[in-house]
Amino acid sequence: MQNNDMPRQLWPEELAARYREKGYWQGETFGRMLRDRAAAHGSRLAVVDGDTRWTYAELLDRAEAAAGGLLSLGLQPGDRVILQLPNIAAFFPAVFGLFLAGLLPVFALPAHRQSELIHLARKARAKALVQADRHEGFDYRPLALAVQAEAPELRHLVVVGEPGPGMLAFGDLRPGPALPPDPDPQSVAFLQISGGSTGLPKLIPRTHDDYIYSCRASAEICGLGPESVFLAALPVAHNFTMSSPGVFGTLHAGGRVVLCPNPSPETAFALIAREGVTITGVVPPLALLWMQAAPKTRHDLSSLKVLQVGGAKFIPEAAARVRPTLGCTLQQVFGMAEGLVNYTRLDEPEGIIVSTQGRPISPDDEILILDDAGNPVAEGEPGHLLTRGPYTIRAYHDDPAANARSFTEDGFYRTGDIVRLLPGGHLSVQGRAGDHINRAGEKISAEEIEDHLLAHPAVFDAAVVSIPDPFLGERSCAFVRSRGLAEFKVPDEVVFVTGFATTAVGKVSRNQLRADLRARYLNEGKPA
Ligand code: AMP
Ligand code: DBH
Repeated sequence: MQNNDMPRQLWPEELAARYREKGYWQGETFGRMLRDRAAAHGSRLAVVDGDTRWTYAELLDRAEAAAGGLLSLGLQPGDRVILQLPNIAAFFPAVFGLFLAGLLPVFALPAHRQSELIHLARKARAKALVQADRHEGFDYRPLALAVQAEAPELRHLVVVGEPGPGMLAFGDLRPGPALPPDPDPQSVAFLQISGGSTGLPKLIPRTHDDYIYSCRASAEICGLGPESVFLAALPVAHNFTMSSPGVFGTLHAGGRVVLCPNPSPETAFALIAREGVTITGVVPPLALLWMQAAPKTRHDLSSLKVLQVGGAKFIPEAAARVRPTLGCTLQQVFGMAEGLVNYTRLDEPEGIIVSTQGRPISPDDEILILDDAGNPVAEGEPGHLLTRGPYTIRAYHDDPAANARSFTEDGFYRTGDIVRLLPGGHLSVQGRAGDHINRAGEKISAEEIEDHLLAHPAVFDAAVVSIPDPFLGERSCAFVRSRGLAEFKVPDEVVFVTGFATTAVGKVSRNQLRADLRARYLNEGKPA
């Protein structure tokens, strides 16, 4: 490869040999996977997004065109490209285009903004950013420019839809050089991101071999086949929706992916009925909303066979209501972008399904449960979960400090989760060890938010902690020590803006701010 800063993920040779021998790593790549599916079921539907319906053959055509177009920009195999797309059809030609071009996607979530994207761009040394023009009321184009201003290596801004100044339309990319040969299946296919248990998201290099194994085995556990219809209700770029078995597992099985623009019961239920969705995955708060809405819905949900719930702890009382209210099997999923994924199996007794977070995918997923001193806990006692296996990373990308903290010398990943191992091999998640808030499955690093608060001149010190929330699971709460300003001087109102009106010499125009505020009061009779 051209780049000497290429992300790598290496297992000791004896383990790698074992994973190949046992058939976990089959030497498949993402590019080959799509080509093989297009050859085997070219005329079957692969992706549905509203009125857009692409077969496997069409998807491959579009992905090959995107691959050529991306290379024609001068990008070289091995270069990183941040992909920040919502649940729209173009995600698939974009991601498979990157794979076919030998470029490495860095997956950002639609909710990420400047601080996360600048960090990802710099850390991955990304050369391009692919985004939507707008989605759910947010315009991504000013964000792209703001990120580019802070990440000098980010040369190309590619937009699905209407490009802004200095940007290219994804649809206008023109065929370029011939595509490179299929990459080494043990090379890194992309950089996934962690929820960020300390500071900003960490980059997680996943190889073709290891990730395809997790998708393929997950699809088997979930009984996916060409007749399966998976609804991507959560963001497709999230590791859960991507791989457990998610959109890649579904495509690997030759099934159909239906994209849900937002996970509200109204939108999701209508799609389940219209497309005959058989399986989908949500976080616990959404499962609660769906169960609340299901008895009153006019949509026929009878096609839905499996509801996966994961990303955060699903309490047994709620879990027990899934089958009675939605008429389908619950599957609890406890996973992490770093690797290890646990599932309750579809045919396990209801008691196991509602009260545990499942068991690992692979017979070669090694699990340790240790006390604070690093010794194994007594059977069934809670302890720190550590793991190692054929699809769990051995290192983050370019982060020696995090690597020293997160991995033992013999390559076990410290998950940061406190779990109990039950007699049948199932895990029960007790909580997190670190300063980490799990807000409806979105992980928030206390440290990251504290740093933002501390950047404010009026803040002397800050501590962010979780508080229990009946709906979100956990909510974040900031304790802030101010700089000792008299109470009466604290602003009565705070208005968040993206920029200030300025005077002719470029000073902040207080006159204009006052006028804006007056206009708002007059129009609405209340503060904005
Ligand atoms: P991330 O690092 O963003 O990939 O988030 C992975 C973390 O999410 C895990 O280490 C757990 O803390 C949490 N998590 C995922 N699934 C579950 C679940 N089913 N129950 C409890 N916690 C979960
Ligand atoms: O929360 C997660 O990161 C997660 C949950 C379920 C995950 O990465 C996964 C399944 O693969």
